[in-house]
Amino acid sequence: MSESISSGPTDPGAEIAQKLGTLRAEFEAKLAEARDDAALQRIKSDFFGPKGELTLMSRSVGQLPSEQRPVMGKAINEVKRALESELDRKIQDHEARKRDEELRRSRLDMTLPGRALHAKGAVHPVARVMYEISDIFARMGFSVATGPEVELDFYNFEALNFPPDHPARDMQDTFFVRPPDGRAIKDLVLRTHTSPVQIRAMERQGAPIRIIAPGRVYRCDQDATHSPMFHQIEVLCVDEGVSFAHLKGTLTSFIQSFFGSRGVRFRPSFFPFVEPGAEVDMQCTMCGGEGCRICKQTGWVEILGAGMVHPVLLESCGIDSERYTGFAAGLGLDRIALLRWGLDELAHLYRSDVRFLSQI
Ligand code: FA5
Repeated sequence: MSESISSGPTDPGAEIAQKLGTLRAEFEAKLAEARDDAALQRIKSDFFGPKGELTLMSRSVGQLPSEQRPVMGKAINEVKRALESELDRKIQDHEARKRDEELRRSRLDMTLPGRALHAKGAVHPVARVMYEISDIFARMGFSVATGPEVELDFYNFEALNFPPDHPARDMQDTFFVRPPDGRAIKDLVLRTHTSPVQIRAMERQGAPIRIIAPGRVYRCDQDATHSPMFHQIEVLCVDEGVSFAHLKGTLTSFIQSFFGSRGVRFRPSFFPFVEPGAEVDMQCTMCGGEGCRICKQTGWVEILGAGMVHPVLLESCGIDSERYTGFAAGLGLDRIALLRWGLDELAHLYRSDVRFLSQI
């Protein structure tokens, strides 16, 4: 640039070239001193604004002899561009410094984890037990079947070999369903167990069959280990050659998968829809078998009923009882949850108290 513009002191081009050098030095000095927004803005308008030095100088190119105009115009533009980008860099550095300063002053620690606005929900303990148990049985080849909670007396009792007025019905404190006009409909009940799904599934599918049926059931019953609404999982396996040994093996294997090694005992019991029937108890997890309120001082808590499917049921569902045999079981999920987490009463599970539920 200096070669093309140093053609003598009286030369107007040379004069501009000299002024350009001076302006540049002046610009550098002011930029080095600028410490705040106001100083930077002032430099911007002093040099590049409508009345800025470089703007005026650009305009003065028009008064130069025509042969000097292109050279001087180019020289001025180059200087202008170089100074503008220097100024932009300084403004950006200044902005970044201001942001850093602001962050330092606000004491905001960008590395801290964010604050959760809503508490996280979780699966209810009874549902969790239901999923885990379903999973264990699914691994043993059982699939899931369902049935209605408002059930016909026929499926809840009669088809399960409870004759009308049989004392075995008394064991299942039944809620009968009444329509709004108050008439008692004797044949509609809130199902008292998941066993009706056995009949519905066998009617639908016949044999062989291997299902579980999780769901809600209802009984007019309440204390530390009884609730008017609770959950069961029905287990049903019918095939050729199924024996009581399969029942014992399957249920023991389930209990050990779920609870680890705990005392388990099978006691003979009566259910009209199985023969022979059994009740299965687990060593009380609250007292380790010493005796407490939960196990009624016996050291054991009953968790399920089971037995070999009664041939009458198979036949009534169109299954040849000479060819097929089967076992069935009904597990109380709520009581299993109670034993799993050492709860002192079932009611904790239904109070929707997050302080309790969040501990599980
Ligand atoms: C029955 O309900 C039979 N249907 C089980 C069955 C199925 C037997 C298949 C044979 C073959 P039981 O009334 O014993 O049986 O109830 C089964 C389980 O449900 C009990 O072991 C207990 O864990 C649970 N249970 C019973 N009543 C309640 C209640 N009111 N609250 C909470 N859990 C209960």
